[in-house]
Amino acid sequence: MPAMEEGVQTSLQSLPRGVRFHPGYLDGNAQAALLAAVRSIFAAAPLFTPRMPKSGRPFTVRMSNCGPLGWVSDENGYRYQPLHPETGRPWPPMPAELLAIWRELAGYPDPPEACLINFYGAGAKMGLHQDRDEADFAAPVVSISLGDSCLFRVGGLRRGEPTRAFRLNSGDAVTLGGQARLCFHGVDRIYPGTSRLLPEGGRINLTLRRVTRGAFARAAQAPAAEAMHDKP
Ligand SMILES: O=C(O)CCC(=O)C(=O)O
Ligand SMILES: [Mn+2]
Repeated sequence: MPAMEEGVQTSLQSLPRGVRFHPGYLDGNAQAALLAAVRSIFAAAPLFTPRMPKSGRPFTVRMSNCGPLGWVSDENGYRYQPLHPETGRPWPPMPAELLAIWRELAGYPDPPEACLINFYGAGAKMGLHQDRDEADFAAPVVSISLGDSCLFRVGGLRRGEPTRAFRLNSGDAVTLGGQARLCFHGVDRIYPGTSRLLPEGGRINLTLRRVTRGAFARAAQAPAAEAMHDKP
């Protein structure tokens, strides 16, 4: 029988197809190395507070990005852009640690173009949503957690379908790919004081994303066009 904690299903047998959970993916040293890279990113591209489209209501998480593109949100909507919304400078390059994680977990030949970095203070959360601002859904979203644990929730392809929640700890990785690429997901809450990785407390989540359709997606989705080119 699955263990239950605050109504949280901790058996992972019933995760939706396409959701891959890698508990303890990064060991302590790898977490510290990735955190050092994240600190340099924050120094060059400071955390900003995104706002909801239309209403302008602030998110409870703060964000930064690295890579050629970064995800931002404000009154004008959700989008990817090459420049930090406050400094106007390009996002810092993606560190080698993140590229290595993508190569190992994504199973996708083209490199990631954006890494959204969320910082959750003790009271922050993220409502159920889909990651659908990308033009390439053939690539998975690869997520890494650092710092305090959280309660992560995943559901189906439609809002209102049943969801299940499980705890993500520092060093855990999750990929949403295949049938789960567009599944609803969110973060219900943080468990303050559950990790000593960040002396200031809180949780950092990094999500690696392919944004534009790379060569692989184009080839996979246009077999007819490819075949036509092959004709003499
Ligand atoms: O913090 C997490 O684990 C998930 C973050 C997320 O879903 C997002 O940034 O789109
Ligand atoms: Mn998401």
